Amino acid sequence: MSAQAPAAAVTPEATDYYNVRGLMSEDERQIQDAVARFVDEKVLPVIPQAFEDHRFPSELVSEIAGMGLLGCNIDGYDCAGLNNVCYGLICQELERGDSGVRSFVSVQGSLCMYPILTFGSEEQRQKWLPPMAAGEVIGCFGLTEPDGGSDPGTMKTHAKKDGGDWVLNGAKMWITNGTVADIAIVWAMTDDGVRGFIVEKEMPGYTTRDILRKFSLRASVTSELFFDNVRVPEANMLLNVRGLKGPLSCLTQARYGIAWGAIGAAIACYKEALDYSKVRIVFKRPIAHTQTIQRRLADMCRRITTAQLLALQLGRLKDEGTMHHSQVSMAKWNNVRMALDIARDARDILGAGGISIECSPIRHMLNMESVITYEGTETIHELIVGRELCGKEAF
Ligand code: TGC
Ligand code: FAD
Repeated sequence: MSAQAPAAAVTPEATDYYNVRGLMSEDERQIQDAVARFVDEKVLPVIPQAFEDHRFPSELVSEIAGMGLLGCNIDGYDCAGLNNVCYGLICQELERGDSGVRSFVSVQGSLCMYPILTFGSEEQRQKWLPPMAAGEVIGCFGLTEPDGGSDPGTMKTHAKKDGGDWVLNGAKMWITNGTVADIAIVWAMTDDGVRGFIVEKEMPGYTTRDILRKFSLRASVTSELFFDNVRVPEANMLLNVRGLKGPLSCLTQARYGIAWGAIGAAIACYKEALDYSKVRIVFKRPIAHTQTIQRRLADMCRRITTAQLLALQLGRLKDEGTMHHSQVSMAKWNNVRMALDIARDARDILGAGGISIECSPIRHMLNMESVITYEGTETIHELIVGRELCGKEAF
């Protein structure tokens, strides 16, 4: 064996301590950098005000679409055909801006374009996917109902066949993009189990209403959907799936993006706390020179690094086609919990100033209160992993 001089040690970067970027391809790095620039130049300047105004910054949609970020991991139909690691990095950078922007992209791509691609007819794909990739048609995904979200198998919204149509009745609640959407992917109970429908906003009997006065995800539209004898033609049914597997498969796609997105929110909070700790003088020295602050920052860095490696391996498994949905649950649970804890701790390191809209941690912290609940609560993901390990349901 020939003795080789060891490579020179490289000082770790604060936000990529294990050089996870070094495990990525040049293409993956370029896409991450392009989205990072977009977030720095276009999202961060507008997002605090949008959050304060309880407004989704819809002026960003055409640029998001122009960059190929909608349905970016779909091949064909005017979509970018990127791999899933790229999709994850896109979510990470967008959520470094705000969860509302990442949510918009997740819902459009993972919850609306994915089911049309996977369960729809070729005619439905041709009709809807290109304008959705272009941001000309916006979608929303209706699964949760006023009586509960964790157990969608008990949904009350139902559809009955009547001639060539399906007649839809019921309500959905807490639906991202509901009032701004041109189409809704709606899951309803039928005599044949759960089925999916593409409901168009002009269909008589279909109405929507915004949920206002939220403390969280304020830069995102959240709505109620109502169906009062809505006649949906059979041509708008997603024919190639029946049962809960349909909506749950869509959730796997979106939860995957959230597992990455949460890292972006955590990095934003940690970086702000780290920078501040070096300049904030208390007891005649920067607070970064105290053991407690260093331990807290080191702990944030440790948890972010762990989440980065978890997300990347999850992405590689997804790209090779071996990812199991319970692995996505573990990543969503771990990474969102990590981001919520870091956001709260970073807020505290910023002191009183940390409660201001000028500082991002409190905004991310409030957003993470939604992110830990939607797409399956933390408890549901713990129980999904528990079921996989123990072979018994404990829901
Ligand atoms: P269960 O018996 O477990 O499953 C029924 C069938 O589905 C299959 N399956 C999955 N397939 C793909 N991905 C998954 N994640 C899957 N989970 C289950 C399963 O293999 C089975 O297939 P088959 O062939 O045997 O029929 O169903 P269950 O009724 O026991 O439910 C289990 C449970 C509790 C895990 C599930 O209901 C659940 O995940 N609940 C949480 C609901 C949830 O996450 N809702 C999210 C709504 S959408 C949203 O929040 C959007 S936020 C968007 C944003 O703004 O970013
Ligand atoms: P519940 O299901 O009522 O749960 C209440 C509590 O009970 C939770 O803490 C839960 O963890 C706990 N719990 C439930 N079951 C068990 C159990 N077996 N054991 C122990 N504890 C349990 N839904 C959509 O369909 N589309 C969307 O676009 C969408 N966007 C959203 C956007 C926002 C901002 C928010 C906040 C929610 C959104 N949701 C959406 C809804 C979201 O998916 C649900 O809120 C979520 O699934 C939880 O359902 P729930 O709120 O009814 O809580």
